[in-house]
Amino acid sequence: MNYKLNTLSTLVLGSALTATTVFGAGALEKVMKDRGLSENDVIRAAKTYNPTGGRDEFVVFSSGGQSGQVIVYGVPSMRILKYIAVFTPEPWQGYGFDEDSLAVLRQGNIRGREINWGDTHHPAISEKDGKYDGRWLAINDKANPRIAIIDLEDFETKQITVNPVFKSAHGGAFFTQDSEYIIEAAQYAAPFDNNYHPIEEYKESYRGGVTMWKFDNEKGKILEDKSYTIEMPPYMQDLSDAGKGVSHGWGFTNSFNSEMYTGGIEVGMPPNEAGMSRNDTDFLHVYNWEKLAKLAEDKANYTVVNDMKIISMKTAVANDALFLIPEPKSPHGVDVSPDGEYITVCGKLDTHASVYLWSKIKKLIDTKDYAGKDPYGIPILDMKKSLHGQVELGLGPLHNQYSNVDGEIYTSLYVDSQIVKWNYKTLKVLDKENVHYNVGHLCGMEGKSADPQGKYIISLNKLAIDRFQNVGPLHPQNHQLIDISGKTMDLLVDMPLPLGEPHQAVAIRAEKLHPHVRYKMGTNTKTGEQHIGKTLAGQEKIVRDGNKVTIFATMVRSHINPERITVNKGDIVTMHLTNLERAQDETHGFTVDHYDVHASLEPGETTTIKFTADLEGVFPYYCTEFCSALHLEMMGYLMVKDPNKKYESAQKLKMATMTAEQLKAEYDKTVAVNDATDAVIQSVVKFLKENGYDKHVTVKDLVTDAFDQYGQIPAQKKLADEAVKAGDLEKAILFENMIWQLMVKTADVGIRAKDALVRLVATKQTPAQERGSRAFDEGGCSGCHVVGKVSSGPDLTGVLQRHENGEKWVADFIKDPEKMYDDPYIKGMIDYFNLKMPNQHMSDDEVKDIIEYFKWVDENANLF
Ligand code: CUK
Ligand code: CUA
Repeated sequence: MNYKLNTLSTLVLGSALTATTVFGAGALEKVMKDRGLSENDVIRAAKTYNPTGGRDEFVVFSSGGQSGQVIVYGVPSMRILKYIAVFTPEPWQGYGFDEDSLAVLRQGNIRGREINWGDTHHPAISEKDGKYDGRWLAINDKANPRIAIIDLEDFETKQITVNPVFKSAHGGAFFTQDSEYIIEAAQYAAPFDNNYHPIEEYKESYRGGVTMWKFDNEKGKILEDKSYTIEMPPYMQDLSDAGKGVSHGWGFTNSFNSEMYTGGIEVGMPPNEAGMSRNDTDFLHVYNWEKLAKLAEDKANYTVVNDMKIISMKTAVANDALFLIPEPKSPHGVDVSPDGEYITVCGKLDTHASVYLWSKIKKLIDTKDYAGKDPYGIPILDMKKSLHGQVELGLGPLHNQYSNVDGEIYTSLYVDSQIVKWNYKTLKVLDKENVHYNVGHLCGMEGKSADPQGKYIISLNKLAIDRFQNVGPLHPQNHQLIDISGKTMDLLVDMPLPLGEPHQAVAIRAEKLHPHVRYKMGTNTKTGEQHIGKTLAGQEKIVRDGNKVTIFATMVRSHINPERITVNKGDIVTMHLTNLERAQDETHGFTVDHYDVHASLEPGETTTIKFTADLEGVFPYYCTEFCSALHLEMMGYLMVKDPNKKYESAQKLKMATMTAEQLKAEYDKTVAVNDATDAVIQSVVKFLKENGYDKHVTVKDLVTDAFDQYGQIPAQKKLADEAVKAGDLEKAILFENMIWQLMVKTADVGIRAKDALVRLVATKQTPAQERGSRAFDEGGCSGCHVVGKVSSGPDLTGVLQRHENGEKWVADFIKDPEKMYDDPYIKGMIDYFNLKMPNQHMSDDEVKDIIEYFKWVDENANLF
């Protein structure tokens, strides 16, 4: 048999059912002993372990901090699923290396300057009625005040919006309860305009603020021209949260420099840290964004700076839409309870959490019961009259998350390195759990929505001291998963993360996400529209216009069309690439060596790369994803020649070619292999049809993918036959080889479909049958017997029927085969296989189970 065919048949005919490895009694104890694990360790491991193919209950989107990305992982397994490129170029995804993603990245230019990183802090998921709807993810960049929008249908960044008046922005992104707006607060106060203003005029010309970005939840777009900014005092606005339920329509933002201190170590002033924490209290900003949004519709109410509508403090105050409430000094988190009534602010420099009551605040506002005014004329509400109460939690309380239990709240203690569980209604501390070390944010499951799910809290730690292998002075980050389903918390597992600081993370129930697996053919994935470079099979071309060369190329397993491109040095080369695949996970990557371009093309995607061919020479280009067995062959050449140079021909060195007889022999052989391969494919197709593959969606999808490949064969066959007619056997062989490639790809997916189908249609094994299958494998039977096939021993399908009183016969034979060596039937078998059935010393129970297993084999005999 031909080598190629041989490999393929092994693939196709090999058993579709994989035997499971199973561990014997005492194995668990042995592993625990060898690895020094306690019983609790094993329980924790079991609580977080996902067997192969298993899925997580929750999906987490974590800020990638200074890496400018978003990290996606599963809970409880803590397995990383993706890094979403946002503010930073990311080569694997082609982000920033192809023209379309570059266009998204460059939306983030500030005043014409390209910015290639971000300091991401707070991811947020879009909401409906305060619950996560799983459609969009927003995240802010503190360093360069920007918000990015990520589409959760394909986990790609679609928009980056620059805040044109802020110079930094920490307190974003926070969705309002129906995703009407995204809240973004400035951090470091600065002039709204882009001019120089001396620091001595800080109080007069530096400003804080909160931008309300209008959001279109259908299109997933921030609408800049419908957004507005509320001017605020230069108090260093920190974190925000949107009101919900009873407090819907209002926003809350805390701050930490009501002193308006501006430092000056170099002129002999005490440093910022001393001056900015001098007062006992700072201010919680309370604003009616719903009312302000209405005001922002009338020109009389705003001014425009750098294209941003600004509502002045004066206007906001005149319309009873902006208030201040004292809060303990240098606070950090501000978090609104699921019903919107309790607003918790943590001290950071204070050991208390302060719980404000919305109904009390609202009453003070409605009755204009003010305790005073700040220097900018903003009414101040009395702290005591606004408070529900305060609780002493420990050192350095920062952030809060809610659980599904009424009143239950979890707070991170930065200095104490603990998570504390308490009740914001009864103001009682319930439990504390140590973490390693210095937790910042913590992440509950939908823990900041109107419908928290409980179960887990993730502690997002700033340091990883003592936890992992030393990898040098720069340690990984450490996410620690804590089980909160019991009366007390239990730390389950650590996950090191080698990307930037994980400020905040949001978790959502996995079933709320509905990402797709392929695009409509020719999609520009960044806009969702049809790409101008969309190219279908047969439409590939190279267009020249002066020094501009535009290439319309396609990629499909396993070739790039075109495969040869010659341009003149200095030409501007634009290459549109379309991935023609519809098969799941058949991504092709693309690069041209030396030219610093890269694209990742998911099935159906079109994208563009562009470069100036300023280097003379020969440059291979190739597919960068190992997409098939012929992946290495998925390549071509870019040849850049200097039009002003004369090149000497190497024609006289040309190599010898094959004789006519040799060619004919090779052609015949190739055709014969293809015929035999096709027969194998037909046998798989027959199996699939007989077993009703189209009743199972996953199998049906795979079969569709397989036939996508198979359907390309007639066109290639036509080309091969034309070449034969024209007497060009060389070319005919190449086309026949192309047919073989398509067949291999068909078979590859076809076998996957067959495997999947067998798993679906085989009857479920009873516990006894399962044990029997195990005993069959472990007892060594499978060394000689392959179910469904004659191998070193007979096929055991139907063995129970082959003998009178079959079950007893089989049991006797397994237990004492020597006794039956002289039986004429057995004798014949021994002669045929040249082997004697050995005594495997099976126990009675094992023998019983094996017989049960044989019954299962017979029931499913048609599948083997
Ligand atoms: S911040 Cu980092 S721990 Cu930017 Cu929300 Cu509090
Ligand atoms: Cu396509 Cu490798």
